Amino acid sequence: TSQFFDWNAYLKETSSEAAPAFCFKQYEEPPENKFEPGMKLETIDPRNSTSTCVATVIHKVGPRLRLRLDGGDNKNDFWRLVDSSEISVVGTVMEKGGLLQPPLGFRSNASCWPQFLQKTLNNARMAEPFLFVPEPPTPPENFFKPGQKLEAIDRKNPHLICAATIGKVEDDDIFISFDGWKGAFDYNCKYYSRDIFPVGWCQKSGHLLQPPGHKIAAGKNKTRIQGGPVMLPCGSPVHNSNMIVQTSSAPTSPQVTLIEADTSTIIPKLETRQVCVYVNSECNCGPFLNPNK
Ligand code: MLY
Repeated sequence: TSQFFDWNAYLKETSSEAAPAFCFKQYEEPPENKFEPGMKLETIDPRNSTSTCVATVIHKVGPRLRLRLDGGDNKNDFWRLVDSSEISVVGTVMEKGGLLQPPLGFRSNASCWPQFLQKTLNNARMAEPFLFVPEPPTPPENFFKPGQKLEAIDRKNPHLICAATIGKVEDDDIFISFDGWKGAFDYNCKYYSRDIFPVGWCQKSGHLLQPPGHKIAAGKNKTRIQGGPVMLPCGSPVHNSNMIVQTSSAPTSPQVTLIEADTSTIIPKLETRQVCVYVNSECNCGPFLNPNK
């Protein structure tokens, strides 16, 4: 069992509890995954929810499938559970009188779509109906309590499932924070989100679990810069050893937004210890920042 994260020890160490399984829209036993790479299925285009598209299974991990839309690019792969309501047998939308649509960013001319579709489905290995598992029931209400631990998909790195904690609970919404990651990956979701799992789900389903990170949690000696973010031009020589750089889903600024700073080196008179810089994905982050972080 040493290859698995020791939740029991961690719960003890942090004097916390695991969110009970009945809180989650997940089966007690993770479903079996009998899909194989190369199989085709139908799914909603995650970037355009009005389109139903053909997708190919690229990879499988536990009950999860890595999918790529046929006719799209390989930069927008996404993940679905085998018991997701968003995947179905090829032919489902046609039965309902709908049509299979080209994905957003279809790689050729829209007029080529009919021929492309015919070609992509011809002799394709279709995922058979029995592979699709019906979606689990939705819990009757939001039973989560702040402080409970869980396993959650890192939406910025959706191949990862990580140790996390429930923050604020309000109506149907819950706040998910990633243990040891200083807030950069946190998000709000519905209590019935398919992206969250009870403690032990990864181990049961054969999925890797990311243990807590080592970033210092926001605490007393951390202050938000008053007056809002500080703007710096792209490639600014912000030299500080403790920076966390977020290149995905940056704020709308075309430049670099400094959110929190080690103020001894950058902005004097503030008492924070780490820097969190958001770099717009179109920008070069300059010689002092690690773009892979
Ligand atoms: N390259 C990123 C990966 C962060 C993953 C965070 N998850 C696990 C919450 C980094 O090291 O910052």
